[in-house]
Amino acid sequence: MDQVAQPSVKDLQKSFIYHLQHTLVKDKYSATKADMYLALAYAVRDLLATRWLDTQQSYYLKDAKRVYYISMEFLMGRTLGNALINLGVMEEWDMALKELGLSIEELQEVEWDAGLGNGGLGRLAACFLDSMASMQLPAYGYGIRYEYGMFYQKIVDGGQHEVPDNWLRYQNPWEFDRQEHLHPIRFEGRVVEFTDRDGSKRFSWVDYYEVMALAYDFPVPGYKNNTVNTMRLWSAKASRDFDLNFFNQGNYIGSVESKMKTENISKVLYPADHMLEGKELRLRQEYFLASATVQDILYRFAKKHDNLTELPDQVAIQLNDTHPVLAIPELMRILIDERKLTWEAAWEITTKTFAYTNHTILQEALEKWPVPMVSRLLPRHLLIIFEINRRFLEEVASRFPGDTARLQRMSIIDDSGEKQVRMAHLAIVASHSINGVSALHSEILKDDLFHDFYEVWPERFNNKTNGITQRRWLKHCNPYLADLISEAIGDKWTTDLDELQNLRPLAEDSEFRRRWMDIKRMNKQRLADHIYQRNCIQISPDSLFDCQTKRIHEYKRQLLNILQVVARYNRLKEYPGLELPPRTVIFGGKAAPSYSAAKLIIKLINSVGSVINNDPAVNQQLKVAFLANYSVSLAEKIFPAADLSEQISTAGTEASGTGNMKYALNGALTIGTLDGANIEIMEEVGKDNIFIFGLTTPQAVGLRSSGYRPQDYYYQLPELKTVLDQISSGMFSPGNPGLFRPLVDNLLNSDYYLLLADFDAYMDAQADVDRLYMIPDEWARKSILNTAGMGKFSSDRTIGEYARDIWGIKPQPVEHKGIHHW
Ligand code: 26V
Repeated sequence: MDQVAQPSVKDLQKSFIYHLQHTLVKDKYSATKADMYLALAYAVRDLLATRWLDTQQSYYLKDAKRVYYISMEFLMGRTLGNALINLGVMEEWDMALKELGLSIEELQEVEWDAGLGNGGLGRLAACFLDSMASMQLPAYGYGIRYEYGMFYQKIVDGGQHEVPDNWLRYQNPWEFDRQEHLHPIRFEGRVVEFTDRDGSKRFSWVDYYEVMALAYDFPVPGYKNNTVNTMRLWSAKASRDFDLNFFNQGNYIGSVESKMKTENISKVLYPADHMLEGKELRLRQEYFLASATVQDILYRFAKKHDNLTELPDQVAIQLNDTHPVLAIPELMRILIDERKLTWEAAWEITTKTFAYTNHTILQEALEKWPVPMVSRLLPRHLLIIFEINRRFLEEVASRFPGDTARLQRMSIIDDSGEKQVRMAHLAIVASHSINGVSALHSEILKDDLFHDFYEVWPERFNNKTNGITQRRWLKHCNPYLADLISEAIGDKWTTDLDELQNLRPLAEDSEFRRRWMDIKRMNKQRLADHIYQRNCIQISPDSLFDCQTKRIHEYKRQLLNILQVVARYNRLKEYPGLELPPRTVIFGGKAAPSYSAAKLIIKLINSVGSVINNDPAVNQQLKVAFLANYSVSLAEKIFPAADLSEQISTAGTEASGTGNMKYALNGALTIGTLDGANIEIMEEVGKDNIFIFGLTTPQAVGLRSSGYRPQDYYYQLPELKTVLDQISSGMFSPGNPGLFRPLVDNLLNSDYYLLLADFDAYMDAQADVDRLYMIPDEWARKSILNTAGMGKFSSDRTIGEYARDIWGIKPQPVEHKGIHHW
């Protein structure tokens, strides 16, 4: 690869001081730490700039097929550290700053996370961008530039408080507004039908109003390869017409008010990922993203092509769940109404272009929009959806004559109650590829959730097991372990994670095990310090760090974890001499603000924690810490310090999970159910190196359908009964004894997620964990074998499969020409 000479340490210092003085107009006396961070960011940005130009220029000149990853969420976290890693200049910058008396770690801590996502789906999108750039694929991420990202979580009296995440409050050196890339987005109005000159029936959308979508570009550097791709996020701006109209009416305040209202579209990320709340603003956001992106794609295509039937040869569009699915009727609308293609031609182009990824099978999270709302907001799109559905149902009817129940099940329009548009059905009908995100999940899609569709189009269904980027989730977040690994097996793992299997023989090497665990202990000490600062809880780095960090959801069963913690507490109280290794149980995660059960679970965790942590009889052997505001940057501190990774969702509910991969990559052992990607992790690391427990998916389904009776477990398991009685009688909420009763009542009377059925097996698996932790050498061996088995879970592997099987795109290496001449 053609590499332009890397700048020297002196060059870097010069650039840093230049930006401090000229971009920020500060000197070493007046500069704050934030100024220092910004000066560094601007200097690093300069290194990206020419590569970025070279990359975009080369894509344009080669006219290669591009992929567009459309997502309502990109959970990017911090940019600086990742850019330093991918540019391969971390060490040089470290030295350069040290000489100036500055710490590169401290400066990185200044950066505020870009938290434009809820959780797994948004972080997956971010890992994919890193992999696409690192694999030199001509790729773009398209999303919304929310002014407020995922809320900042504070814990007050043990409960969650949400604080707005004003992430753009300070200068953002990583974004570039592109005033020239402005697209009008239409809303409301009505449709008129007319006959055109050659006698065909046509439709025209009239009386709409317009909002402008303004592009902001963010660089996405590949790993040491000169590629810098673009993530383009849209921001809503009132159109100039809009201003004028109101001005002419002489209503100045009214005009400014309405302008603000239209600009609300990109104001805030919806923080609920468990349930569709059916808010009109959310639908507006989805169309805003879909329309702006489709217009942009067609604009770029038109620079080199005028025959729209070539679109699928030049463009692949991946829909990250159904959230951007309105891109489908939007492309159809433009092709038919504006470009005057026939329905058939437009449909062929559309279905060859789109592919859809499903990320959840939870009924409440499947998007459905009321027909009246779609009709008012997007009248033309509704007609197009109806026509897609009419033709589709005709096809189904001819394949399955007389099967009217099937037509009802498969229809894009659900008319069992208030009519609703089923977004997943629209996505399936209009895509050539439909994929799940783990082997199990993809089977569930075919066998269950989308079985009817699988019968019609089996060839469209495929699996793409998720992955994570090892650059952020090992090299960046765990530098000492990364260095130890590179010293032992070389550094090819940074771009070929399968290389990690070469660590396997080293698991038998006692000196290597010692170094491995020394690093783990150091990382644990660092996290312990962090926890002491934030939570005032003292924890020992020699205790077993048992971590469950993820969104708070009933199906993820944080509550099962806390039941186990209370049972452990009871055992320690009852048998003071009990030989158990000390444990620190760490939780992190946000609850959707509207999800009251999840919020109560947070409160319970903290309440149990304060009883246990303040009980001198046990608190040398057990501690509980809830870390506030789980985010990408906090996760980067937790994964390297974890001994045990809790992946305990009810079998058949977690589509894949990706935290499970990050923990194992950093040497944590997993305690988990046979759910999502846990199954594939078990296959890779071996059954002996993971703690699997509980019901399988068929067993869980069978138990529910044969009349599950949670109270049977309550009466049969005395330890479980004690724990539930303690929680429901107020032992952890003396001031408000009934506080947690709803959680227990729900378990005893419904327990949809089968916590009580899995409790005993979970306790047994935890006992296995304790036994193993008391044999440090064996634990270390298995820890190494876990990391060694993670090759499959690189997002590079995942993206390679998408590129080959779905997108049909190839790497396009970029030659870096250095400083640009005119
Ligand atoms: C769902 C919804 C529902 C409607 C309203 C807004 C909204 C926003 C986000 C979501 C996301 C739910 C899907 C999701 O995050 N799935 C997770 O995807 C991960 C990446 O594939 C996967 O590892 C997790 O298992 C899965 O829960």
